Amino acid sequence: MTTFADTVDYSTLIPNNVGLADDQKLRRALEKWYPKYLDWWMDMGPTGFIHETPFQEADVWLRTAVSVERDGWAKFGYVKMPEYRWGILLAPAEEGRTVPFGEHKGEPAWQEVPGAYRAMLRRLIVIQGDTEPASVEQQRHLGKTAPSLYDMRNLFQVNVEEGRHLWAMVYLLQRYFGRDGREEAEELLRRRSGDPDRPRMLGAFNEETPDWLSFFMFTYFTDRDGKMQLEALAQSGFDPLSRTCRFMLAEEAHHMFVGATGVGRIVKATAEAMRDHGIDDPYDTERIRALGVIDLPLIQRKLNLHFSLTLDLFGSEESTNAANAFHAGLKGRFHETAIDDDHQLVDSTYPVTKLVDGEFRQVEVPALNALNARLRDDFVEDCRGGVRRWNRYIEDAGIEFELSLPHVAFHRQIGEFAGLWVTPSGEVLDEQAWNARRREFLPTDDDRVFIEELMQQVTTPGEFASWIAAPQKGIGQMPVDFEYVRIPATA
Ligand code: BYC
Repeated sequence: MTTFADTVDYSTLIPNNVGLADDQKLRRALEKWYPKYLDWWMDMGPTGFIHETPFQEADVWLRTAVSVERDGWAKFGYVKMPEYRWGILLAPAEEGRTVPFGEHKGEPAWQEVPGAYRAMLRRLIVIQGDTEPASVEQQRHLGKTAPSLYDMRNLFQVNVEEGRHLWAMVYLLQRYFGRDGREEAEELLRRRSGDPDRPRMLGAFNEETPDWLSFFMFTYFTDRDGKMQLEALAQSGFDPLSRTCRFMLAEEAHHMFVGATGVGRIVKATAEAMRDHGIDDPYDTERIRALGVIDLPLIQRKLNLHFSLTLDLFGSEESTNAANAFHAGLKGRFHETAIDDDHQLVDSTYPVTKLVDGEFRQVEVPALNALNARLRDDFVEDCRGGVRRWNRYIEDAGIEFELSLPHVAFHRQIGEFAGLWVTPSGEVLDEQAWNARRREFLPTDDDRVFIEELMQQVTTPGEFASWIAAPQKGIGQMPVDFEYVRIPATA
């Protein structure tokens, strides 16, 4: 009998609150997977040096989960990344929990996999699991150009936690799916982001994260897709998945904080440098770049890119896969239990944006088929707050420029708008006209060269690269000029 606790058991090789000590079969399976995970981490995790020490040997001021209670679950301390205590952590069980939606609404939540839904559930878990190591792979080179020790530490924190999120999904696969679950767990370590022969499963996770502006946009937008998808899976009638996702969401919040404040600090550095040097025109690119900051139109182009790539992660606006997963009680809506309806979507409709006779219009479709559109709409709303805060820095510096989210049909590869040529403001063009203006919409080769030259590693505590402002405060009770990543005394 598996027992769950609020406090994490650190006496075993794999920290956990799922009673691993009493489940020999599962423990063996996970202990067998562990060295392969470590090989993957050393092979595909953060690469580069701080002074002459490889990142993997440096002491990093990381937080580790010690409890799954809402507050006070994290402990901070210096850890070498390969020694991070990746573990299996589930949020506390809710007594008497029932399936909150779909055909089985009101039945006791499942503690084992319902046979009829095994394949569907496994697919959802594998897709979720695949994104976690993918993001570590995408970000592995960024330490080499970290703008400060504070940022380097945040990057590594995000990386180890994405590693832990992989553990979370691997636990579900190995504990609940037997042999094919174990095979899927191995496959998760074999696919590689961007590899033409064995790519990661979803589009955006095969794109590069070549620089820190992309990293912050990724953690703002793409990690927020993670939040929305995890929120939807946290509603699941399959209780272990729900509890796993609920705890992952606690970690995810920090990743989005890194993105929101990271972009904000870049915008602030630019706006203040322009103000201090009397530059009003945001398109005076050469003069602005000469100040060692990133011009606002380039920030907008990166925003356009990462926002549109992330929208594709919601799948087709109308989807029978999503309808089936909802009907089965496996994947719900954002804040499902707070929604006031039948939670079965028997007769309801939902307005989906479509291109009709050359114009974007809202078309009512059966709500059950529009779940991806709805989650995407919730995501777009969730994105607005950060953009508003970024714009405040620009306003405060007296510059006339506004960052904005592009139209949902802009630059899409999946769903309703794939194959259309839509501008960020929502104008529908033909392919040629769109391509002629591409430089306005998306980062260019020149942008890439400029950013590559701009980004150099900064390793003096409390110092920040010219293109990013210092944060308001440090992390884990420490000041901004704390040595967040340090070379071990023996090195
Ligand atoms: N790329 O009915 P459709 C995160 C496939 S991020 C490639 O349109 P569905 C994180 C789809 O698989 C959150 N293929 O869509 C963030 C299907 O293929 P099959 C990750 C795509 O199934 C930052 C076909 O097209 N979690 O955690 O309703 C750092 C038709 O599918 C794409 C999840 O996504 C794409 N973009 O929805 C670290 C949750 N989109 O089966 C981590 C689990 C669709 O016909 N996944 N396809 O061969 C799901 O809920 C759904 O699978 C999706 C797609 C939302 C992804």
